[in-house]
Amino acid sequence: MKPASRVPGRRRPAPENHLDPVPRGRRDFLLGAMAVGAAIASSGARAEGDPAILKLPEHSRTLGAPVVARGYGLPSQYEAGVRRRASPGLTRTPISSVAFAPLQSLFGIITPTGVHFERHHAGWHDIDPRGHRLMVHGLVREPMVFTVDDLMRLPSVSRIHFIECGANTGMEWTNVAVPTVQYTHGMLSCCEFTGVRLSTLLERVGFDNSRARFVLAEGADGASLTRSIPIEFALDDVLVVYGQNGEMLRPEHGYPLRLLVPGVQGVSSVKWLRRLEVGDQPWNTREESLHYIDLLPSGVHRQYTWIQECKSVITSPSGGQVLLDTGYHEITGLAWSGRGRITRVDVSTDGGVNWREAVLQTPILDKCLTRFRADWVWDGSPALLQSRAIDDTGYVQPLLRQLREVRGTRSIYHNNAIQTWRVADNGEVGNVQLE
Ligand SMILES: Nc1nc2c(c(=O)[nH]1)N[C@H]1C(S)=C(S)[C@@H](COP(=O)(O)O)O[C@H]1N2
Ligand SMILES: [Mo]
Repeated sequence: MKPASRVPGRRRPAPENHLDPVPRGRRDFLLGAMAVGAAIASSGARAEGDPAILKLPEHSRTLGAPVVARGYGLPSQYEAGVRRRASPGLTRTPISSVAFAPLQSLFGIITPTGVHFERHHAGWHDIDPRGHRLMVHGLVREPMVFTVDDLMRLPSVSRIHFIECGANTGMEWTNVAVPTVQYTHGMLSCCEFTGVRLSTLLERVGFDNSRARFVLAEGADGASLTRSIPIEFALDDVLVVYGQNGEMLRPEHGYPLRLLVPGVQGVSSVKWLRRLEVGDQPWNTREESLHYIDLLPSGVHRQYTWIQECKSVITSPSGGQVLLDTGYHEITGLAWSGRGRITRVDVSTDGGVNWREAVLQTPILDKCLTRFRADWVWDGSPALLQSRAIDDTGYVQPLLRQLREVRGTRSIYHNNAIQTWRVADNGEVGNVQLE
C-alpha cells in the first residue's frame, strides 16, 4: 500500500504526538531516483485554493490574550502530545518509576525541563531550600555544613551535559521491540546545568589528598540513594548543581541541590543531595552492589561501570512515525559519549550495508548530546535506518550482535548498540533488531 497523501517530506509523528495531515491541493509528484535538491524543491504545496491562506483567520482580526495571562509560559495546547510517558509494564509502582523524554518531538540538543526524563527510587519531594543542608565530611580537615545560599555565593559554572540512566535501552537486550524512540532511548536528556564545582567544595573542607579515593553522595529522599564517586571524577568535572536550563532545578530533578557526574550513568547524579563523604574506598552501597551491576554470560557481575559509552539514535524517522509520502526526508538524531566529544556519525538506510557520514551540528561539546542530520530521498521501498557514532577516543558504537557476544542478553544496563528502524513500504516506521 502506498501512502495516500502525496506531500513530499511530510511525516506523521509517532501516534502519541500525531498531527492530522492538513489537506493540500492536488499536485504532480515525481517518483523514482530524485536528486536531493529537486526533492527539497518539490516540498510544500501550491498556494492556490488553500482556504488557510485565502481566508483571514479569527486570530488575525481580533486582540490576543494580555501578557499577565501567562506569567510562566507553557507550550501551545496543540503540542499537548509532547510529554513524558511512563511505560505501564516497566515498574511496579508510579513512585519508584521512570517517565521517558519524548525524543521524537525535540529539536537541537537541549531538553526542555518540563519533558526531561524522570527516574525516582522513592518518589520526589518539593523540598524547602531554607531547611535544606549539604554536609561535607569524612577524610577532610574541617567537616562543614552548607546552606543553599552558602553554595550560591561560591564561584559558579554553567555547562551543558547529558544525563542518561544506565538502564536506558535496557529492554532491547532481549527481543522486546519497544515501539517508539521515547521508550527505547528516552531515559536520556541534556540541559545546561549551573552549580559549584565539587572540587571547590572539597578544597574548602581541606580533603585529605593522599588518602581520598572516593566521595560518597547521599540524597535526602526516602531512598537515601547513595553512590560512590571516584575522586578523579570528583576533582575533574563533577558539579553540585542548583540550576537547570537557566532557572532553579525543578523538584523532580533534585531541587534544591543535586550532584551532576557528567558522562556517568544517571544514578550517580544524586538528587536532593544532602551529604558528601570523602573516603579511601568505595562503599558498596545497595545501588552499586545489588543494582547497577551488569550480569555477564559467565555469571559474573561487572560492578562500578560508571561510564555511558558512545551511542547514537535516529530520532526521526523513528518507531511509530509514518512517512506520508516518498521523496525528501531529513534523517536526524542524537549522538553522545560519556568519554568526551562526538567526532563522527554515519548513517545507513540499508541496514548497515552502506554508510555515509552525517552532518554534525554545532555546538559539539564534551559529554553532551550532539545533533546529527543527513538528507534522504525515500523511494517508497522498505528501508532499514541506522546511525553509528564515533567519539574522540576512537570508540565506534557497536552492533547489538557484537555487544551480546561479550555481554549476553541478561543485562539491564549499558546497552549502547546501534538501533535499527524499519521503514515499511506503506511508510510505517517500526523497531526491528537485525541479526
Ligand atoms: N536521591 C536520588 N537521586 C537520584 C535518584 C533517586 O531516586 N533518588 N534516581 C537516580 C537515577 S537512577 C537517575 S537515572 C537520575 C535521573 O535523574 P532525573 O530524574 O533528573 O532525570 O537520578 C538519579 N538520582
Ligand atoms: Mo537510572
